[in-house]
Amino acid sequence: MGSNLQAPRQQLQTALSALRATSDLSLGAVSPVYRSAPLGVAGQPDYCNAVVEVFTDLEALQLLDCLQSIEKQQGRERNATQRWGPRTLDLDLLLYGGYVINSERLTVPHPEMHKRNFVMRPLADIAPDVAIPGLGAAAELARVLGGQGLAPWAEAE
Ligand code: A4P
Ligand code: MG
Repeated sequence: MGSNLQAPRQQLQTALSALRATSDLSLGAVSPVYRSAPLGVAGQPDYCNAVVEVFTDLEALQLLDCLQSIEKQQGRERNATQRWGPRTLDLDLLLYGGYVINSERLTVPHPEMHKRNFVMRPLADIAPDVAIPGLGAAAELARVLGGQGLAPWAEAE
């Protein structure tokens, strides 16, 4: 989960409630919340990021539909011309069991995840032993990336 607009911490909280209210899935572990500088397009606000575990019988594409409908509910506007621009809510599907998926709408594991400490640190917090297919365990990948630019999101923000 990521947000850097309109009360980012609250956006993540609202998304968690929406996930809890979704009938076809149940929520597992929720990571601590982190702050990091924007990757990609400079000059946008810092990001608030967290990782959650979800249990579901939904197919991966159905789960993506679910995530995108929650993004939409929270005012996410997709900007076709600017990749990696600011957003109220980004819900990416990082892993789906141990599957590798390469379809038009979905790439799993998320292709950038292992390069980003704001993804790998919270993932390793909740699932240190989970394997990123082809790359290894989350905790080891997070350790190699280090904590540069990453800070706990202060509760008051
Ligand atoms: N799609 C393919 N695979 C996936 C997947 N595993 N999960 C497709 C989610 N979506 C996936 O996504 C574009 C299309 O990717 C979707 O329609 C879906 O079919 P999007 O959410 O509309 O666009 P996006 O998020 O702007 O693009 P992208 O490439 O997913 O960006 P990222 O990788 O999500 O990066 N800096 C910090 N510090 N923290 C952040 O969280 N996030 C981004 C966005 C940039 N910089 C950041 C952060
Ligand atoms: Mg996205």
